[in-house]
Amino acid sequence: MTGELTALREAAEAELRKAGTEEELQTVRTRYLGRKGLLTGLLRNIGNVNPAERPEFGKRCNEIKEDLSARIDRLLAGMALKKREEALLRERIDVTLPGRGIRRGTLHPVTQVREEICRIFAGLGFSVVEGPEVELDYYNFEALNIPKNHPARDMQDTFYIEENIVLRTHTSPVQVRIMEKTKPPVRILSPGRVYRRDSDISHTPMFHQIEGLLVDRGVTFGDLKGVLTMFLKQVFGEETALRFRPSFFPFTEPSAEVDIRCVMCGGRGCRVCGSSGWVEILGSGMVDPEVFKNVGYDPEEFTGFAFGLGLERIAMLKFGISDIRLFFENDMRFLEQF
Ligand code: 2U9
Repeated sequence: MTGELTALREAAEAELRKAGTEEELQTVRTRYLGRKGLLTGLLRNIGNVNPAERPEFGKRCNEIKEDLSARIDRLLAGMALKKREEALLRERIDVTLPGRGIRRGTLHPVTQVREEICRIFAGLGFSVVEGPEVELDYYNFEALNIPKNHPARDMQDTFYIEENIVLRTHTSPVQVRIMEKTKPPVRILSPGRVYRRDSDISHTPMFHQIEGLLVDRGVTFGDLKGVLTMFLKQVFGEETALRFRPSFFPFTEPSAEVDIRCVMCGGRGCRVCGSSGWVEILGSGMVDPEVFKNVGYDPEEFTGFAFGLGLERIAMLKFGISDIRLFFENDMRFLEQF
């Protein structure tokens, strides 16, 4: 019986030496130590052993059992450790590698100009207002003293949705809507998209405008000049020379267009200024009394000034861009430069 035990132990040891995987080790365990295992079977049949040898036999059996079990556990632990080490080596990351750069976007040049202008006027107490891009004929034209037969209403210039509904041709209707609802003093700035049937190197069917309106008691043309001078010097530089030229708009009287000394040639004359040395920057004027009457303001009590400008035009001059269409192509090579 003792010989049988020794043979069994040696057989188990030989199998363990051969076992190369966790699965093979578990098979050996089941074969010898499992419920129907060889060693378990011997112990179960201990009754067949000579009674005098039984205690010694039982002890040996248990020793072998514990020894085999401990050995299998050790081998399994060793394999698990090796597996983990291999995985760690495989997954090793080089923390000294430089990171991948994140491409940062920039604000569109038209947005940059809009934000700069809003910031300057916010400092003077102006607040930003917005309104519909699809507008009633009344707010876009009639209330602004542009009568039915005025050339500005021509089908050639305006996108008509229906007989009395248009795509707004300027942001002035926003200010009319605000004046209808609020009493003076008024200090508002209305940026937004506007639409005109026009398309060439300096015109697109949609472009961006910003208009300003200030109404109060005792507002004069001197206030208009002072505010617009301060504004343009902030945008184009303190040294920028300006000139106010008489002009005409149906909604302002008197009216003036403002030019700045050409930013390209410094006034010597070039393609941008058409060799005049000056470039037109905005239109402005004292709000026409007819407009005040239309919104229920008393023109004897209140006066005000208004101005309007095209944002693309300002961005073109500020950044030296020669074709307005570049703003709408969304070519990254263009946009990345601002
Ligand atoms: C109200 C009353 C008057 C806004 C004004 C201009 C002069 C002007 C143009 C500049 C270039 C339009 O984008 S552009 O083509 N604008 O010349 N705009 S005065 O006058 C107003 C506005 C609102 C109630």
